[in-house]
Amino acid sequence: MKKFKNEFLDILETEFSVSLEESSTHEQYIALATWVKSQYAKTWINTNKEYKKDQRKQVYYFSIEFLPGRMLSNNLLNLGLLDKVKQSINDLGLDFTQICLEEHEPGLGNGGLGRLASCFLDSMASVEIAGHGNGIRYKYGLFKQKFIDGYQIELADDWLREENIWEVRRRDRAVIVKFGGQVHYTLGSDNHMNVDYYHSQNVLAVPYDTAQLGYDNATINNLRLWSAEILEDEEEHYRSYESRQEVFNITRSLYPDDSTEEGRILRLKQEYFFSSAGVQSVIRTFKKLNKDIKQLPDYVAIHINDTHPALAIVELMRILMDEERLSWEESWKITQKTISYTNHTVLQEAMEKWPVGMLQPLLPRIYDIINEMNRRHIEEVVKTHGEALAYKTAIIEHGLIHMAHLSILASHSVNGVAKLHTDILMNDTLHDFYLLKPEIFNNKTNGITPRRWIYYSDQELTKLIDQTIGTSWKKNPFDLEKLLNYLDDKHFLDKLHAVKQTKKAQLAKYVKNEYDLVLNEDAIFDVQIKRLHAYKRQLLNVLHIIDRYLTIKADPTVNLTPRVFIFGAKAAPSYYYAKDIIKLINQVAKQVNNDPVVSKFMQVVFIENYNVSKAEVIIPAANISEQISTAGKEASGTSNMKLMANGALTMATLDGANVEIYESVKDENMFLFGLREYEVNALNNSHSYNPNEIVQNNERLSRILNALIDGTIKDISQEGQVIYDSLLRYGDEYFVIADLQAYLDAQYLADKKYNDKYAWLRSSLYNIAKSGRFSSDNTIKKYAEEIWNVSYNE
Ligand code: 26Q
Repeated sequence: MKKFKNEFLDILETEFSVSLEESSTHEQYIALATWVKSQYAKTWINTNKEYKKDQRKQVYYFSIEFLPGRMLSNNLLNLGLLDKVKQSINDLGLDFTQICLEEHEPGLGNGGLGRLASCFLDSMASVEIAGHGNGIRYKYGLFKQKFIDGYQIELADDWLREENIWEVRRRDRAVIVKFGGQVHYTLGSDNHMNVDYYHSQNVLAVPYDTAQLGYDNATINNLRLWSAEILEDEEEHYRSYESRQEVFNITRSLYPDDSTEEGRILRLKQEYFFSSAGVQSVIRTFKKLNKDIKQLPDYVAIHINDTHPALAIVELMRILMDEERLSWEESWKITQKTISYTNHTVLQEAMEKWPVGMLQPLLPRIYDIINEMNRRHIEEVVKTHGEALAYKTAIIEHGLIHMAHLSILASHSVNGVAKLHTDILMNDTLHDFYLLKPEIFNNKTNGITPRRWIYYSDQELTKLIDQTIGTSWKKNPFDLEKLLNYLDDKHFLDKLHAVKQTKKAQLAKYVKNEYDLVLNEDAIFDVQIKRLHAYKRQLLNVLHIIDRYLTIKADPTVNLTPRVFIFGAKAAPSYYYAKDIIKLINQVAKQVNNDPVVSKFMQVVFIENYNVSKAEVIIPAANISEQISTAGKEASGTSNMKLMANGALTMATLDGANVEIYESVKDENMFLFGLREYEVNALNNSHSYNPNEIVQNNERLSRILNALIDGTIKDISQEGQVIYDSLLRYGDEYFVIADLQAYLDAQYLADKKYNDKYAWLRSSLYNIAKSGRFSSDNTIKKYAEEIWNVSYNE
């Protein structure tokens, strides 16, 4: 590594004209990243050459969000250089951890959906699938969250303020995306329709490419993010500041709502912008192969991550017909064979629908194609299945364009993200489409990349596993089951305990630095990290915390197993109810932590600005994983998988992928509670749910609920009342009260179990051993085999 040190010092000198002694941490970061890029540059070029030479089928994963996390250490890890470089950097007297912290995290997503896209890119490169990301290069990522007096405040995330060392701008690969104007149809000399555009606004889409390195192999794929710019040729059209801004606004910022469809025109522009640019770029690459366009599906798979990129379907139809001059029928066949779609939600309010009156003027040609798709669909289905089904599955209904309907009809595969979720799609939410095209529905349970979420974030655990069962689990994650041989090995369990304590100490150190709070590292670390949403029921968690608080207040001599409750969650800026819950958690935290008696038994920490980097520190320190959504509402969840793989025991309702965790670890190794999905449905259908009655007949619950409104918790007079009313006046839509007693009981069992040290460690080990099935490598191989029809390694 002498070579490394010299090269690193050379870069510092040539890039910044500084010696090591004079260099700032930021300069060291840029120099180190520059060196890392030099290590993979040739491999990246080679991968591309080979893809061309072998004419391999390419997968393009279209997603309006990607959440890759910081790249420096992860790239080093995937190159197999992390330990050596860390050592060398520290040998130079520098601080590797500090250098890594210089990198701005790319927060180009809201949560699960964006993070899944990034796990998939890591897995595709790691199992050697030719798979690339296509998305938006937002100038501002998801807002930065700050708490002021316990309230969430949002600040702009100016992540590109310093240069982004990982991206390559490719002006020469830019394409043009057209908005507005009029289209004129005439008959061409080839008897095919000519489409001409008048007065359209032509926006330049410039790609920025970032390498996605495979782990321990020679594959490097591409994440292509598009940025909107003014076309040089048309500069003169943009005289006013406003008209210029209109263009830049397209890729200015990420929409910060992860669950409500916000029918805003700028969002629609974003969706068409990256879909159109992506499809144009895919077709251009394909054409270099000199194949007949009808063979497109043999060389290209386009996957749409939820419906946000659904206009890629229509854009592909447009190009095939208007530019490649194929017939409707041929174009439709090719499109269906090329496109596949993943659904990520059953929440009705998150289903995208665009008013015709908004889409038609913005994208006149695209609208005409959608309209024709709809017309043909209805005509055909009326004949085959009758009018009722035809209209229920129509793309356009009451002046609204249903993006999910469009996506299903144009795809050869529709998948949900966990078994339960897929069942709900087939039997309920998308049942009408299931009747039409049953063969295209399939399940692909989500996964997580073990590189970032185990090898990197828990290097101590990784080492322990390697020393115990060897390294084969890194190629085959199911080999983690070899750990089951150590379930009763106290010597090994002690080592596992030591690892967990190390990770808890690291998190505690962070909390001490940031919040000046000293955590009890012997307490149970009880973690809930996910977006703040009523259906995810952070409220249930707080009500349990209030119950404990009241118990200790009522009897200070009570003997409770100490707990540290840890939250990480952002609320959409306009989601007032979610913000009320944040305020409640913060006030409870303040009161608990400042009470000398109570804080001996419990502490509450709300980590500000939860993001990928924070997750990397929190997850390995967790003892309990809170996965407590109303059954039927959480499509899958992925923090449940990350926490399980790091040895936390899951406290869960039978929802999303919790069902599959339960299949693997059973009652002995997790805490299951609450209504099942069918029970929630039955209560909804019979209108018989009465939360008031439940509370009135249960003193313990009454005491908790009253604490929200009787001044027990300080400074929540408004929020407390709103929350109380949501539960006891407005019907408790998410069945918090219905599940509360069962939740308290499950929490009691968790306490008891934790007091039996080896019983707990045994279950912790059991969870780690059974987590292999949730590696996103497994997930992505199933996509490759069953949806994309592409090859992979092993
Ligand atoms: C749509 C229209 C307008 C503005 C925003 C949106 C929008 C943006 C993001 C809607 C939804 C999202 C993100 C959804 C999401 O993250 N869903 C989660 O996906 C995970 C991966 O499959 C699952 O594990 C989670 O259960 C699911 O909630």
